[in-house]
Amino acid sequence: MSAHHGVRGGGAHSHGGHNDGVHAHGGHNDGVHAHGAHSHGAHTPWPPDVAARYRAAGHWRGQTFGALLTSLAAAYADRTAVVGGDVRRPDTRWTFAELDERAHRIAAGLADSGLAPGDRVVLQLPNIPEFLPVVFGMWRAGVLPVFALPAHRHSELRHFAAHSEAAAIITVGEHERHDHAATAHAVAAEVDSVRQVLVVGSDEFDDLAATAPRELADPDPEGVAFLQLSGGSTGLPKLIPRTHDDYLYSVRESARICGLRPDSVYLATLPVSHNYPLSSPGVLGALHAGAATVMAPRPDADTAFRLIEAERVTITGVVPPLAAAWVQAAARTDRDLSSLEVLLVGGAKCGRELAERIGPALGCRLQQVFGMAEGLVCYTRLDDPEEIVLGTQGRPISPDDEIRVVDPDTGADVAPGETGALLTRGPYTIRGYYRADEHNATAFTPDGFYRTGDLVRRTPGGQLEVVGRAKEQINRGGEKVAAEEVENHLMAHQGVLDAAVVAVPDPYLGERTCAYVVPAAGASPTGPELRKFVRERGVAAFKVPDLVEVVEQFPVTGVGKTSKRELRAALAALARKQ
Ligand code: AMP
Ligand code: DBH
Repeated sequence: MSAHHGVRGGGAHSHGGHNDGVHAHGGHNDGVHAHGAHSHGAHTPWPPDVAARYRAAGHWRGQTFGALLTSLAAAYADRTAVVGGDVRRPDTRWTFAELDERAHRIAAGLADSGLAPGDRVVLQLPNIPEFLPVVFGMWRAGVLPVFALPAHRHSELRHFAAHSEAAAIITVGEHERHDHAATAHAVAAEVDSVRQVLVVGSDEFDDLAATAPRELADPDPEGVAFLQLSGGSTGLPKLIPRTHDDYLYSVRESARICGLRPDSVYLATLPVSHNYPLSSPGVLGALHAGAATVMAPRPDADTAFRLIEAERVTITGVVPPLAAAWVQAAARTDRDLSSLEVLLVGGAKCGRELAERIGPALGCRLQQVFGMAEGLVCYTRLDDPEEIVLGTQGRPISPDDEIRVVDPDTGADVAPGETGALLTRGPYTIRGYYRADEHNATAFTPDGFYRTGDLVRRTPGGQLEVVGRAKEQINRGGEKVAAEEVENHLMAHQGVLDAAVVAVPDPYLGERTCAYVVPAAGASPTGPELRKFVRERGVAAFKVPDLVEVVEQFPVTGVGKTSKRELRAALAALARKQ
């Protein structure tokens, strides 16, 4: 997610019938195998007794997203579902009935194009209305979107396509001065499994979207619906398998907790394929409530305030740096923002000072949200006392979200109110990443808790306060940068012997990235040269190191590992001197 502009194929092909979600064939190491009634292939299912409990509690209701849209179209037929524009259709307004029909046509078109249930398709769309019928069309066809962000470039897309053995890439043409179609074609040429590239806005796509609708077999609601991305703490982003049942539960409850009603208007400010604007409560929460979604092409205050005024927006969600920019801009705007009732702030820690300024500046209520694409989402509630809304990141969605706060070294529960590492499991938190056995062994406890990598404190009321981070991830204003991924790019440079990427505190973004680099013998790479090198390797701009420090050697820990703690301390000392 950006505060500034906004988040190997062996040719194997799955034909598992309509019921098995992700089902990989071929000599692939494809994760834990499910036993019992539902086979999910590369998906690590919840244990059967736990799943039974979630069904009995009414959390999992056996409904797919396709079926949900059918019932929404019946309930809200002529009400506006989505508003927005792109180059081709600058002023699109679709009702629920129109969205439903378009999704049916696209589903049939995708099926006719040779995509089969269970196939993965890398999807890279910006905030355009077409996002919704395309995603629901994919869900109806049983095809699994892999939700790439518009900021992702060749190297990330290739990884998503190869790791998921995607059968296709769906993207746009030129957008924000980048030729997405060209990148997609380049990836398709390198990844064997990718058989087609579909460009939304092309004549070819319009033909596909004009296919006569027909009933397709509804996928298994307990099967995987899509692959979401993690910000990642090691290496490239991990793929997160989410099921219809688990995700729909979080969407339904999010819509309720955020007070969405049929006459609400949700502004999709951040890139909608990110988990936060997709589901917390996001475009899906808005749809679920029968509310309208307005797609913001960019998240800046000018664009957002114009849309808030024009469409009478009642609720939206931003990251803290963007909230700060809006607070400043609100002081000088002529726009009428009086329709805005709720501003969600999350993705990174919202400091107390900023939290206090939001209500007065924007004339709305602040709602803090702390979530992750792996599952767990916490909200402050709309009727919480001020102290909780301003000073905590809220409490979990579900009474069945299990929270443990443990000593990061011993794994033992800390005393109530003490800081520790957050572990969680529950009805919408995954039990394993997609095709990542090795990583799963450490990212989850043996009894299925996800190790979030966040350091938190729990209040007596059950709210969480995020106090820091135990994982090697830089949170750049809500955009997550995995240190190891950037280090690997730097180490590909001939002049670099070793690289260590750490966070630098930043008043605006919360954190920025600093790359420490040890040059190879005889080499003397410069900061600008290395930044350019990383950018040209085809990665999202937010991953290019903000600072580069060339040093002779790294400080080491007792066992000889690079001490990132000392690097961070050195940076802090540097900052104090300046
Ligand atoms: P991701 O893994 O990319 O889905 O990012 C999720 C991570 O974002 C969480 O584990 C936290 O580190 C961070 N995060 C999200 N919301 C907040 C928040 N309100 N306060 C602090 N950190 C947050
Ligand atoms: O940062 C996140 O990933 C995030 C933040 C708020 C998220 O996934 C969510 C809400 O659902």
